[in-house]
Amino acid sequence: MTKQAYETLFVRHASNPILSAKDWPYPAHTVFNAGATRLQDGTTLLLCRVEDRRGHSHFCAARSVNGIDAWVIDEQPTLLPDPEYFPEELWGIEDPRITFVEELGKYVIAYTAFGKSGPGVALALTTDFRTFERYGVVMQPDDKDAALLPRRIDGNFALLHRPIHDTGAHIWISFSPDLHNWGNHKLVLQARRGSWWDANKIGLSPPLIETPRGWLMLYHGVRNTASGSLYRLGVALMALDQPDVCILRGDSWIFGPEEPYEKFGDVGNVAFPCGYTLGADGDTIFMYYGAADSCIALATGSIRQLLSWLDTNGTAPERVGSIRPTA
Ligand code: BMA
Repeated sequence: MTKQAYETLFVRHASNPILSAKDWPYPAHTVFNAGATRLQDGTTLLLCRVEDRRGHSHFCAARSVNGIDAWVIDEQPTLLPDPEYFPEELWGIEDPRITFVEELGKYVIAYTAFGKSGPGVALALTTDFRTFERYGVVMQPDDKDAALLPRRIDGNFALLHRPIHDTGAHIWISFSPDLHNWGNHKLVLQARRGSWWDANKIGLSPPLIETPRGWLMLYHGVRNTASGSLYRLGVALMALDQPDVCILRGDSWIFGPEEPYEKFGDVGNVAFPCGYTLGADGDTIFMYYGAADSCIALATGSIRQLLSWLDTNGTAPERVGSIRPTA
C-alpha cells in the first residue's frame, strides 16, 4: 500500500497566535473563542472572549483591516455580563457566534450565559458592536454552542445549539417566528460514541456557511482520554431548505491541536473556532479559533476543497430528526 498523507484542509497563519492577553489594553487573563464578522466597510471584527482572574468572561471587540494584524482593540470591555437584570450571566458570558441578518439589518450574537443553573444560550442584537439589545436566555441550561442562520427557513428563524441530556451532547435545531419563542426542536447530528474522535460530545463551531450545495457545518468533536479531552474539528453538509437534514458527514476529523499554542495553555489540546469570514473570492474561509483556551489563532480553508473532500470522504448518515409535518 502506498503511504498517503492526510489532506490539509486548513492552513495555519504564520503569525499565529494572532491575538492574546498581552495585546490587551486592560488587564486580562486569557483571550480566546472569538466570534467573527466582516463589517460593511470590509473591516474584520472579532468579538473576543476575555477571561479575567476571577475566571469570569466578557466580550471585547477587536477590529482589523486585513483580519490578520494591526488589531484595534476596544479600550474597555465591549459587552459585560449584566447579572442584575440577567442573573443567568452571573458567572460570565462566553463563546459568541455572530450572524448578520439582512431582514433585521442587525447582527445577532448567540452566546453562552453562565449562571448558577449552568450554561444556557442567550441572544443579543447590535448594529455597531457598541450598543446591544439583550434578548436574554432563549435555551435553558444545559445548552451552548449556538448560532443563528442568516435567513428564515420556511418563515421561521433557525438556531443551532447543543443541549446536554442523559443521552449525550448532540446538535439540535430550533425554530422561532420572532427570536423570542422557540419550538419545533429537532435533533440534527449526534456524537458517535465508542472510540470515535467525536464520541463524547459534539457542538457547532462557527455559524453555518451557505454554499449552493448546502450549509457547510464545521463542528467540534470531543474525545475523552486518560489525559483529558481532545477538541478537534469535523465537517458536515446540511440541506439548504432543511438544515436539520445532514446530507454528508466526514468520518475523520479535519483539524486538531498540533502546534504548541494549541497543545499547551489553560486547557490544552483545544482548537475551538467560533467565527469565520469569507475572502473576496467567496471561497476562502478565514477561520478564527481559540487555542488551548488561551489565545486566538487563524487558519484558512476553501469551501470548494471542503465540499470535494466531503464527496470523497463523507457518508450520508442515517436520518436522526423527525420528519417535518406537512402543512
Ligand atoms: C467547551 C466550551 C469552550 C471551551 C472548551 C474547552 O465546553 O466551554 O468555551 O473552549 O470547552 O475548555
